[in-house]
Amino acid sequence: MSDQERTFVMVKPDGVQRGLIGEIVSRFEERGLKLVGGKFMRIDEELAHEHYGEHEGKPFFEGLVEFITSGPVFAMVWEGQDAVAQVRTMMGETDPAESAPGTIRGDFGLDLGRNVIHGSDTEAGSAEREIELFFDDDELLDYERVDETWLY
Ligand code: 3AN
Repeated sequence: MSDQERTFVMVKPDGVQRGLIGEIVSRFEERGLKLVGGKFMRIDEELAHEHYGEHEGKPFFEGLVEFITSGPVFAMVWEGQDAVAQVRTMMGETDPAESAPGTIRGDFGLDLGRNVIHGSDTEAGSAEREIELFFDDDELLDYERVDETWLY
């Protein structure tokens, strides 16, 4: 299993408020991805600015920071073959209105700002950067899952 990779995923404050943590975790588990880290937490201003740094200066930036710091989020790291791209596909498009049914945003979102979930983009280094921003090394677990033998 040499081509395993890790990606950062987060249920945003709207997803937490709407009780979607379990549903979202289930989708990744059922797909065969492996949970290697998870944290129920609140994002402060500083972390929000670091996480969304690429959007600083854009008209929606302040609203985005306000939203992401408005309530608890559930941050996770998932591992699996092609995990970064597979999670993006399962999430749907940035705009839920353009997301296909069957995707997380296509099934649970309608509004561009409140789009339920974040997942690292496929740009090189994005997932590593975000994982490092949210998790210490000792919060990520290495373990064998029995069904991996069957999956890969
Ligand atoms: P994604 O979350 O699909 O990776 P990004 O990284 O382009 O999308 O945007 C980060 C977040 O910023 C989005 N999840 C969304 O909540 C918000 N956002 C992006 N573009 C807009 C926009 N044009 N208007 C309002 N919010 C936006």
